[in-house]
Amino acid sequence: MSRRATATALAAVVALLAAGCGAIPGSVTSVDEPEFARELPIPPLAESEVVDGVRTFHLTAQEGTTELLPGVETPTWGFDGPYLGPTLRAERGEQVAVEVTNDLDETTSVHWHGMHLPAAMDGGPHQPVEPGATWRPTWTIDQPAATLWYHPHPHGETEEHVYRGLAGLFLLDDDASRAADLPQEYGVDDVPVVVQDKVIDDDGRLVLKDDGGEPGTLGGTVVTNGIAGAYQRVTTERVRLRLLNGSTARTYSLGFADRGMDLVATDGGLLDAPVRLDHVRLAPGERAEVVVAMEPGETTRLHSSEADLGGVAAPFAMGGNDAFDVLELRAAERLAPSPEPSWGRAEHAAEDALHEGDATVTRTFDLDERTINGERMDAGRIDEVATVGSTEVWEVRNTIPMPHSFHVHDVQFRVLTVDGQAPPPELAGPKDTVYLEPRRTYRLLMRFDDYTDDELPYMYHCHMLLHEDEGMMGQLLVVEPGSDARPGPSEHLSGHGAHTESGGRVVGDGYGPRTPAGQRHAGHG
Ligand SMILES: [Cu+2]
Repeated sequence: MSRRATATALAAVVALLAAGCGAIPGSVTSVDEPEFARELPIPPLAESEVVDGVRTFHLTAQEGTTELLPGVETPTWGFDGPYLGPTLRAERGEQVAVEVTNDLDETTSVHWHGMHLPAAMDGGPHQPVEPGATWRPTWTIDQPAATLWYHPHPHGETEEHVYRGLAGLFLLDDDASRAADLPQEYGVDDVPVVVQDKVIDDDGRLVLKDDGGEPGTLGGTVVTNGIAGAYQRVTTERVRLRLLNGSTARTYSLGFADRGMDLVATDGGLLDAPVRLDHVRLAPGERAEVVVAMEPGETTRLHSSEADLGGVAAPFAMGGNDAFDVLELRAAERLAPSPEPSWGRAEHAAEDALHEGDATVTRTFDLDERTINGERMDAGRIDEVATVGSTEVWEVRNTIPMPHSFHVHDVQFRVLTVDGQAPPPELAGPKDTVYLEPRRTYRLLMRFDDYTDDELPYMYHCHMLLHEDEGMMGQLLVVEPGSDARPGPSEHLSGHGAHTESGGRVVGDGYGPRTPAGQRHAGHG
């Protein structure tokens, strides 16, 4: 039985309150306020070579140490370095390959989050990369320009592998994004911002909490691109921030206290037009691209305000009362001009468009504490079978007063309605992950183009990684019309990974105790 298989949502909240120091709303979780004294590290653009028409990247998962906090060496994992990984970048229409080498002592995997690609290339639990092994997925980029990302997705270990530092961005470009009036100089006015929270103990080690608290580990140290207290120099009138919530459990509400910002893209690409917002809520796995304007010589801070988590039972225990600065922006005395954000229609826009009238299938997904439609993930069971080319509506409902974040592999979907109402602007663009407010129904429109496999599934799951690891995941086959593949046990899959119910999470040497005792910068103040 998994660690909290039998706990009810309410019991988990009560346990957390009992473990916390005084059940005063606002004090159950807290975030440290660092000095913003180190320059934001920009993940390098990954080198690649084009061989026989295939743009080939190389990533090596490895151990290292990182000063997440200044002067404190923390054992971490990264790709091609000690923490996070380089930014991969490719153009629509290009064929790409990534040689993924695992120099760790544990089996991992690399999933291309948000990417439309064959199931065998997806990098989920059915594509483990053993220690010392190299895995080489290849596919053709065939979707709009977007800020995607990559991260491990090994069976039952995703939370820990991502938390240790394995993640990176995968940027896609197309004709519309190249021609757009948007800041586009990577690392200068087009800045990746990976936001994560950590618990770091007195010995500088990362701690994954195991105190029964929902929705997982909420850390008191917030890092951007791997350091706490970062600032970015701004040399242009506008700067584009590509925001990724790379946390395992925390939902942020990102914006600026002293100005609005233009939301220009969501998970899967550009909106129809910019939308002026004060803040954007990002659950684990979600991305947003925003453009913010600055005056010469001024300083401002990207801030996470109290996140509206919807009707969760105890928002103060879920990070919903936490407010803190994330990243400082320092404008130079002279700023180069930036255009007003605008862009045209992409060449492929018509073929990419989703039409509700084309939907021929409606599926219903009820998310409970750790189950989807009453089931936990079983790597040997197929839950859903879709026909290639079909347009579907997925009606997804979070049935309990706890946060969940729903992610579907292979597709970008459109949020048709939230409880029957039109979605807010931050949910109106292409999405692959969506925060589920409790007891609301999200109708998602998607189409399964191009790729079929009668044996290997895509995954759909909660992107709160503790929930995912504890089985909040299902398996979807996309098949040719007339295939005899059906939901149910699959002999083809039975050898892939262990059943979640029996799989605990390995804690590696030097990783630190999974206990809240003796924490510095702990979420529990
Ligand atoms: Cu969840």
